[in-house]
Amino acid sequence: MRNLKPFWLLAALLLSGLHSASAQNPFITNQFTADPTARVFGDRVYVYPSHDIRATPGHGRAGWFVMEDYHVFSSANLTDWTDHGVIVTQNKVPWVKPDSYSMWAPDCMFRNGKYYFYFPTTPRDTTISKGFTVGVAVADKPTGPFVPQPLPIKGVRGIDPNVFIDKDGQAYLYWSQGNIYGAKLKENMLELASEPKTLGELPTKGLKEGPYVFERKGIYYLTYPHVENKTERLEYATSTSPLGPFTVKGVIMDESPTGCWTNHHSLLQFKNQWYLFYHHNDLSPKFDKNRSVRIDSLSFAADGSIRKVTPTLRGVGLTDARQKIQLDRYSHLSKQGAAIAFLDTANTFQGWKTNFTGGSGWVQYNGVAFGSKKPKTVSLRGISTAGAILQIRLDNATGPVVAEVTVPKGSTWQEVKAPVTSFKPGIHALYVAPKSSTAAVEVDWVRFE
Ligand code: FUB
Repeated sequence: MRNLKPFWLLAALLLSGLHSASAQNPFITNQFTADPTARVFGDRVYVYPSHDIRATPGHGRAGWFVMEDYHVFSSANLTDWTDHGVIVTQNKVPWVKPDSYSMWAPDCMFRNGKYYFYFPTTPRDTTISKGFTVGVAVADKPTGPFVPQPLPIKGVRGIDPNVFIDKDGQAYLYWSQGNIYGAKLKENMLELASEPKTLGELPTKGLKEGPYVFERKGIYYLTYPHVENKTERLEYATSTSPLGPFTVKGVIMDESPTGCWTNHHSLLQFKNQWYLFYHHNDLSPKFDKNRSVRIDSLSFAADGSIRKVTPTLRGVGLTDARQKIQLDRYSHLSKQGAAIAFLDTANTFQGWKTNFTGGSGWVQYNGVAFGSKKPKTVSLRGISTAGAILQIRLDNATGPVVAEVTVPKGSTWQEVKAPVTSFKPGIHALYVAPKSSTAAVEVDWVRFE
């Protein structure tokens, strides 16, 4: 009987639609995700993103955002993520225009034992709103089941709802529609308690959307994507009260280096560290309406200003040495002799590989947790038409060689093993390079056993 337990556990996970994704950026790789709102509920972080899908004939508009439903993801360590499946879907919300595929950026908030999920979409009844409005679905748990309210929130026209509860218990709803608006919410979290106020001190030129408000040390931060130049960058303004007046302060993240026109974010403190959740189009470099969510660390200067965040592939958290280490989500890569490419350009969800092309290429991946016990072997998935030996060092180019792995000559991917010859316990970077600078070899992942 004891052997049956893993089978039943696996069967239960499959039946309930749970899937794991792992860390690095992007941190969800089993589907497209965008507009991540991250919340701490209990001892886990929950991420409520939008869910981009590809348009197919009769389903959504080609060349535009196509969004049918929402999933929620959670993690206890920001490294291992669980997909809890669909929580709200367009055609099960009574007031939503059927097949509108416009379930845009959401938020979720906890109050008085209930979880309130806010989502913008288009109503079937155009007397409610000719464009977007905001609905609420309510649950007893952060993963649902969420029950949609029969009608959207009265008096709200626009997208990108965001909820903030102040220290005095007053809740506020923010949203965007050209400008950014804010209003008080009633205690029931389902109705406005004040007239919408235009938060008018923000830039007037260039689109603004995606408000995310939080308070830290008495400063109220209104953060928002804004097109100052060509595409959206993340900016912020501050105030001494939740509805302003706000003073524009600066940029949190520059325009996307991958050319993704939108960015959309949330900020979160978890276990004494602040993080920025945002999106790029990593899994869809040629079409920026199929996006992927990312996390990077964020910090504040002593005066409360937000230090600009540089997007990374490595992301946050430690990687267990005994899991597959995706070197292509590197911390540092040599300027020549190494490059990153998709494993399969026809199916980008397969992820990436590191190509050593000869000429002293190397890759460094920080934050690998080895623990105290020396692993016996290292496994590596690689391919090399001429054959190659890869050296794996700890820390950097002059660190100890822990293994030399031979990838035999061949035209197919091979999983090869080599003994671990030296070891240092604790957390280290991995530094990987071909032993001979002329060798060409591709690496999918490395794992210690
Ligand atoms: O995801 C659709 C829209 O793109 C969001 O509502 C905006 O914030 C932008 O990210």
